[in-house]
Amino acid sequence: MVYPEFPDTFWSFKHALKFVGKRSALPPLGLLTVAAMLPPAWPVRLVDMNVRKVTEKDLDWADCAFISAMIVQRDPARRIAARLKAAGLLVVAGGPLFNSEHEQFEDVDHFILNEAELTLPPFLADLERGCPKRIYSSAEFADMHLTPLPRWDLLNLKRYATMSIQFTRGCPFDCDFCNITTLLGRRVRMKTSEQIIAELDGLYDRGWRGDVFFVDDNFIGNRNFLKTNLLPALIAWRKEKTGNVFFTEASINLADDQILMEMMVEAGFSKVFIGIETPDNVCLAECSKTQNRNRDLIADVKRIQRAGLQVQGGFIVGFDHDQPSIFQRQIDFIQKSGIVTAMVGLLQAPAGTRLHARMEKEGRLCAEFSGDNVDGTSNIIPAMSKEALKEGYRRILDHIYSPENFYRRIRTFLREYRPPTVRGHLELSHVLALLRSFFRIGIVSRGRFHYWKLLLWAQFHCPRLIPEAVILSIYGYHFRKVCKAHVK
Ligand code: B12
Repeated sequence: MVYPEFPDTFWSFKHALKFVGKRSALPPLGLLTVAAMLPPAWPVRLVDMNVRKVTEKDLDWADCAFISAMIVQRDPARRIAARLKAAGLLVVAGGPLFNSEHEQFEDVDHFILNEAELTLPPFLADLERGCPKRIYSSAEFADMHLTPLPRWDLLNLKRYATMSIQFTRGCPFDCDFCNITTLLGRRVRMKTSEQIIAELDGLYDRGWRGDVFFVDDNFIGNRNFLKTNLLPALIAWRKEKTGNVFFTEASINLADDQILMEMMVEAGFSKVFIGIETPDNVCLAECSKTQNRNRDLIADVKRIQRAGLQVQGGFIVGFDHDQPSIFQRQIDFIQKSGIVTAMVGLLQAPAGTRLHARMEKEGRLCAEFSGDNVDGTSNIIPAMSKEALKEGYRRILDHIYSPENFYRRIRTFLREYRPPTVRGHLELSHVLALLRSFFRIGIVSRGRFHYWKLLLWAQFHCPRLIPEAVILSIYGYHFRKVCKAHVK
């Protein structure tokens, strides 16, 4: 099983990982899941190239290589596929990159597209009979009750900052720029609570006490099931356990459900990523983000923060209806909301989305999709001039990630945030991260004054939240490095 390396991106967290002495933020959950679907007699080895290199010994040992990747790993995936093929291995590939653009990979022998629960068994059966086809795909969506436990045993857990678990696939909403509904559908498919508890037990029994990311497209897609089934099971599971703080992705209507938020916090959730996109109602209508329209989005964010959930947010500029004032409006929104981790990108049109179809029809597709929506590039011609868009985008990033504004935002957030009752497990790596932050951020970096000011402020106002203040300062260090590289 081979997972190509990530470039240095917003979500790679490369610069932050150095503080905790980890190699990668998250494991390749797709490959761990696929590994569990292979014939039990097959010996399997995982090489996550974010953690270690593929060696000649690996190549001698293996007959067959399974690759997974996202578009953002396109070039490393191409390079490793060529190397595996040259070494005489049978090269099999699946996952988001190949679902979007398999034609471009000549060195791959077999593409197992879409969900492996449906497409892997026929491939394995044909392989056994000696007549495997080049492409296996499916227009159906898989029943997640059939998804096996990921093969945690293949991982060196110590190398990762966080583990991941998937509870649902699909999202009930249909934003025009998002390819999730094309990939995974609008009906929210779920695992059972028993499956999730078994996955968590698998991690806990292996000694994992770090954070766990529920990698759902929208965790609250089925609120009734959450409240009556999964969250009570997670609350019970957590009793007499330490660590394993959870985080996930959800839609803004989470703010409407106080009971759901309280149960999530009790179950150990401390963070949610929410697609806010834009404070402009007309642009929200343009992209069919109906769930965000006609709401007081800042009040929503604050309500979620007060419940004990830190909000991370995705923001987009470059909608057709964006006016020149949008850049300042985004800055004001981000600063006021106290969304410290604000992922701001230019509007891009991934293949398979309604936006892509519209751009194609209007002759506005202009480049290859980079796969990284925060790298300052876009594959579409914007309605406003490219220069104005780029300039405004740069202005947003310069502003929100400047030390002064970034640390101010952390204070805005900490003022609102209710400290979580479920705390992370203290590990040596955390102490080292603190010491490294004293040196790298508190002494060497440009924003050192703001760092100490924040810690002093937190000491007086919210001493229990000092760990959060340090973690967010480390994130800021990473974001500044990445943004500097992207908005040159
Ligand atoms: C977790 C996650 C992340 C993690 C990465 C974890 C990691 N190490 O891989 C983080 C937060 C870092 C991340 C970042 C990004 N992500 Co992301 N992420 C996800 C998310 C939410 C879940 C992925 C996951 O673990 N799924 C669970 C596993 C079980 O599913 P799976 O990987 O799809 O595997 C199944 C099949 O695809 C198949 N399969 C997969 N691999 C293989 C291999 C073989 C050989 C076979 C046979 C089958 C097979 O079988 C599996 C079982 O059915 C997905 C959305 C989604 N629901 O998939 C987006 C998603 C993968 N991310 C996406 C993107 C664009 C990004 C970012 C660029 C920015 C962003 N908008 O989030 C960055 C880039 C990464 C970087 N470091 O720079 C896109 C990728 C689109 C594409 N075509 O490439 C997705 C699909 C979301 C979307 N809306 O489009 N992401």
